[in-house]
Amino acid sequence: MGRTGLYIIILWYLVYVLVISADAADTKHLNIWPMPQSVSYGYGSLYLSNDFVLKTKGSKFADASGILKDAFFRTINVVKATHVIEANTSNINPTFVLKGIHVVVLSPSDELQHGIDESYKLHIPANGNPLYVHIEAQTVYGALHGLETFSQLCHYNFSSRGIQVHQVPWTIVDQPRFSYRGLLIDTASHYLPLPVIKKVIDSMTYAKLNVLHWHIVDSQSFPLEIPSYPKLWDGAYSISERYTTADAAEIVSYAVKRGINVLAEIDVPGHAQSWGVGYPALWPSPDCKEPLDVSNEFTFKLIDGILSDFSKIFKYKFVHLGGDEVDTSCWQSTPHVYKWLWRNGLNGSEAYQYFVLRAQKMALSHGYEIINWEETFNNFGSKLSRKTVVHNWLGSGVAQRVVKAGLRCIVSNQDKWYLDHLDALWQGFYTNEPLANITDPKQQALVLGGEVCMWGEHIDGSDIEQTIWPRAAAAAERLWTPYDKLAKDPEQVRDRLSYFRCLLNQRGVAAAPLEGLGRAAPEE
Ligand code: CP6
Repeated sequence: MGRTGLYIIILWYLVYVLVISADAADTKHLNIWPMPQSVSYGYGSLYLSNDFVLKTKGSKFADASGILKDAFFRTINVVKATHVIEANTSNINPTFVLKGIHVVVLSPSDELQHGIDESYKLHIPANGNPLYVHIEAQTVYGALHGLETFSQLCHYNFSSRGIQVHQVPWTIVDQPRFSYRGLLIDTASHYLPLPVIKKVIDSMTYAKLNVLHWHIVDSQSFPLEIPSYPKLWDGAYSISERYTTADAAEIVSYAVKRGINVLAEIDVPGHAQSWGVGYPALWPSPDCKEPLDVSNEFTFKLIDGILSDFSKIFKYKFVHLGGDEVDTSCWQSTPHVYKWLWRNGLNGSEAYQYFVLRAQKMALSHGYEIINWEETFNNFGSKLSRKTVVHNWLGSGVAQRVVKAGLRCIVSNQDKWYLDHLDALWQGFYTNEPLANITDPKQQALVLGGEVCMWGEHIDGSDIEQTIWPRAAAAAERLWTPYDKLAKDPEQVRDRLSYFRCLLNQRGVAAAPLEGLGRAAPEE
């Protein structure tokens, strides 16, 4: 072997020792959650300057809307973890001090929509003067993910009383595996106050979740103001347990500024008893309060009004129309509905289909694409609009059938991803694979992602955070990290998840211990 060959071998050895590439299973020195697509790091250590700044000058995008600037200051706050910074970095050799972050956003649009580019590159150099962290992203929302990852590399140093980044240089190239990474909250079973919802949104950004599925109304209560039908929120639990349209718009805007889309749901025709408190004509009869009266034109006029009001507030391209757990037996036993069924030649199940498809057409006419719970697909899949996304919840294996039929799918199988199953363990959340048994790349692309569901029967604002976290984080890594970087055995990520749950606690999120909530599910 020539001398050059020897040098190359020595050089590669040094690269191997000094810059370590990592995956989700190799977590000894690496506590980022969810694990990025690619990570390399070194052996140096730097301080954050006391006057750590955001620099966007020179980028094509000056952050006119303030999304980036606001996210930068939130990042500084969580990095400080409320400690008082006592180190005076002006006395430290500038070659050891990071002066700020230079963010370059390539696309000038800050419109948040499904499927936007969320990728980012994060580089923290080991030397240079002046020293800046570099984030480059296609969209401002990718840059927000870069800031979040950066925040997870910062540590408060108790000797120097300053903030440090260890293991520089860092080079992280990252993008999500799935475009839909959701969390369902349910404000019908229990009302959730606005600050609680905002805190849930904050916590979602730490795990890089990007859709808040807002199951607003259900049988139990109708807490949202609908200007077109002002008596609908008579179905709220109380006068104060309601959301004005301005409240809803505020939630949407709060979420969008953090890179999170809000998916609004009206669950029809079942799960809608509370609608009739203000408009009893929606009930087939006093003994039959759901499903909504399929025989009454007023029912559809009202749904159209709701969707029209929705389209002014909820700008996400999807609306969720529910469609689950529909029991049509009391349509059959209500004389005027039965007469209508008979006249139209429909049995109960055909009337259910008629209802769902008519609601779908209305949603399309208001510019929405549609998400429906899986029963609609299971019962009359081929009749659904091609713009339907089927939302799985009943069990595994459904996604496989949905994408085979050429429709898109979101995975939430209740045996693994239902947060209201208080005895479900984080390991089950981590290992639930949305693409299980789907091998054709074209079919794989139809699985938009997944969603963990925090149904509200057994929780409220007092304990929602510890019921969501840390288990939702386990699912978040499944939805973000490339498949080949995920740990095959969840025990390999236990310490890193445990670290992330401590991080959540430090940021004021009441994430539970990994071993559980310390309370059993109530008897059903
Ligand atoms: N509410 C609505 C619910 C549920 C569904 N829809 C639900 C069913 C079973 C479990 C948890 C939640 N509470 N509207 C089903 C999608 Cl285990």
